[in-house]
Amino acid sequence: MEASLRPKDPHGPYKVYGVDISYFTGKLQAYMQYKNIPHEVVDGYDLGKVFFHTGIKKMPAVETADGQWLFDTTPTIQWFETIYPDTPITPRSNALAFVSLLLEDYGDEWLWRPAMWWRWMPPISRRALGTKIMGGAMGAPALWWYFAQRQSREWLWGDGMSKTNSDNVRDMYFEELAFLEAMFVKQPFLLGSHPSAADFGYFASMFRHFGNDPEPAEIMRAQAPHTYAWLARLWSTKATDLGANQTWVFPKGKHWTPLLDRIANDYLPYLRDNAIALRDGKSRFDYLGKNHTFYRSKTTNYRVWCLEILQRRYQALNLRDRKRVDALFAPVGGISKILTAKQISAGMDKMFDVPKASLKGTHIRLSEPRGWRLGAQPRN
Ligand SMILES: N[C@@H](CCC(=O)N[C@@H](CS)C(=O)NCC(=O)O)C(=O)O
Repeated sequence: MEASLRPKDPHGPYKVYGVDISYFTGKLQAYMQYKNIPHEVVDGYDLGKVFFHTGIKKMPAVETADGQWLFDTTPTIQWFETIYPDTPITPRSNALAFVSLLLEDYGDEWLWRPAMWWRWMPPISRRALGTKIMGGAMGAPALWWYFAQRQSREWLWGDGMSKTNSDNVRDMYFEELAFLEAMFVKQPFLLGSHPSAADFGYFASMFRHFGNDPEPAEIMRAQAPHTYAWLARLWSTKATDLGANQTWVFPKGKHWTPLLDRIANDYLPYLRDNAIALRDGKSRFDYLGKNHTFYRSKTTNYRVWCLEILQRRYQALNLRDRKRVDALFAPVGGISKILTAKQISAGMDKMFDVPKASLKGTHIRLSEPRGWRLGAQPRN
């Protein structure tokens, strides 16, 4: 159906609760802008309000005009795709749709650690972002320092990074720039003429961390100008500008090999080991991958769920599509073993089945709390 003939969206306009330096808020905003979805961004660390309505302390969260809530960018975007199906961000071929989902997930989760490194390790970024997040914190100069310490302890030193591999975590950024730059010299978006979920997954770290924070932003401008241009392109393009005629391109060429290798031999094995750790009741595990090693990584339920979804989607492919995906990863050793291994359940399907009615009224607390307290652990 033509967009102009479609009935008005009964759930819109939307309110997006997020922050202007947040990894995942930037990802969702770029998507909503691209699809021209009517929304207003409510900027601020109001994790208290989000928690009150959803039971989850994560941003971004979306409130619909009919009082429902969505959270977690991956299922949120997937739901929006059902309401705004024109110019989809999922490639037509199921094999490529799987690759797009895999790249989105890799962008969301694997690039988190280097994004944290570049925000919280270099002294200038650390000070700039610490001060910004603490609301300027004038008159309390130690607050930015306290915040920066806490973030680097939580997401880096306390999650698999040590003096031995700190430089490797730093260099993960350069690995991605090399890949993206080779890509964007050739085509406007990762999988062809239009943005796919893969672009939005990569956008999270690239826009709000690497392309924003002082040191990594300068590096991107100097070393990867096409990647810098892609950030602006994705941020400014609307699906209607590009038109409905989408040309998708299946990954091909040597410049893909290092990325495919990291996915097959680092990211997916990391997800597998994380799931095994959860199954075995371990709160930490040593991850020894081909290109990266993280001793004493934290076991994360959420990433067990990520692997479960990838396994389901891979196993739902028909033989022909599965063969295409397998052929893509064959030169780097394949991914089918991990994706067909016995699933370990994170038990999170229900939790992420969005949208949901507000939890308002189910709490004992009577008023909405505002803001976040120092005791909370913002993931930024
Ligand atoms: N996978 C989630 C991650 C969301 C997330 O971690 N958001 C961060 C900000 S970028 C946050 O709000 N963290 C708060 C917390 O973890 O307490 C998504 O895609 O939305």
